[in-house]
Amino acid sequence: IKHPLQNTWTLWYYEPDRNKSWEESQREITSFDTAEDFWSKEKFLFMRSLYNHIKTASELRQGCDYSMFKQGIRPMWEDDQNKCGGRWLINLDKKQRTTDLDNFWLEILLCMIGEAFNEYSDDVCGAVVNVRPKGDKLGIWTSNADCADSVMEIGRKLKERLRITSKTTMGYQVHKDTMIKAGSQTKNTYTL
Ligand code: M7G
Repeated sequence: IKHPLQNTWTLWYYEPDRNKSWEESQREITSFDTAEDFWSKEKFLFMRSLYNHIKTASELRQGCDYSMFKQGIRPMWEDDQNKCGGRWLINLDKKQRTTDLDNFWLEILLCMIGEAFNEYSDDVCGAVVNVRPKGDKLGIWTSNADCADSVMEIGRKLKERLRITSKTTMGYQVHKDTMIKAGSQTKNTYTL
């Protein structure tokens, strides 16, 4: 028998396409609800697989994203579960694409499917990896930016699991602020 997960998770892929809107360029790849299915799909995404058209995060073309969200939550600010939420953002420097990106992404996925955030796991919506020339980004999205206890506990757990040193700061940004930022940097509502 397979080991059921608490939630069903969906993987999404974003590739920029000038003929489509941002939303239309988000594609669902696959969903899974057992540990075994996660690991079999994980092979495609994180190890060098038989199928060379599917890549690890660090091998994606710059400008592309992977997202993994609970089933029924779209990886966008507009979704009902995201619209009052925000994200813990980890900005990587360019060198970390080869050293840290795939490891951090996998660890974030494992935290999510393992419901590692204890009583706050329900507030986690999903996570996104953005592969960008300026430096890659990892974000873990939560549903309620006003719930400081939940946001801080999720952030602390994440920092611990990724073994991010206390020198590095992590910021939590409210989606409503990100949406309207227009070029400038979004302010951090919480930091760790
Ligand atoms: P990004 O890909 O999060 O970061 O946002 P980047 O600036 O490092 O590439 C790039 C652009 O994608 C935004 O300015 C929006 O136009 C669009 N975009 C990103 N997100 C996460 C959303 C979203 O949730 N909803 C919508 N409608 N557009 C988004």
